[in-house]
Amino acid sequence: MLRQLMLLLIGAAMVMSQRRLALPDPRSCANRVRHATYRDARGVQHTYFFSWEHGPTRSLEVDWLDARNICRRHCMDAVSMETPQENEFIKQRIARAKIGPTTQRNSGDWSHTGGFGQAQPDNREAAQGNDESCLSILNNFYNDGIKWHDVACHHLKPFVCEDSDELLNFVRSRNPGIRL
Ligand SMILES: [Ca+2]
Ligand SMILES: [Ca+2]
Repeated sequence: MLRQLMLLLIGAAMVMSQRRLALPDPRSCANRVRHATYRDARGVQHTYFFSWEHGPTRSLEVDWLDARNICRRHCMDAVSMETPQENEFIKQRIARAKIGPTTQRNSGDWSHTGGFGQAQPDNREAAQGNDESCLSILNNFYNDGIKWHDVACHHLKPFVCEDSDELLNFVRSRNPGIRL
């Protein structure tokens, strides 16, 4: 009985821990897969990971928090489009894929249409109790090109990670000499 209880408790702890933001893993950070590098106009250079370009994650679709946590374990985070140029860089890379959640809203590249035929963001799923507080880049899903849509965060999507200066510096500060 005690053993069962412990297993249950461990199970509950695992379920709960999965819904928290993950800490970076130094080895995973050092060995992270980098598909592309982009330097913005400010001279900030980040590397990026595209889930559909990597064998083990090719068919993986996850929600917003899982995407962030996979990224975060590798000293990255869900991509954040801070400039129109960075947005174009990501769009070109998407090609035939659609990508998932991100952490920032920006004045940006919103679609003129969506499930209700209304311009985005339209918070369409709010009526069902799901605020559309995640940003998704959909690839011509509404015959609208590669465009931004607000979506509910439970939707499962491929995802893009971008280097997180915060997490890279965190790991550097605790692992002197580590090459990231
Ligand atoms: Ca960025
Ligand atoms: Ca929407």
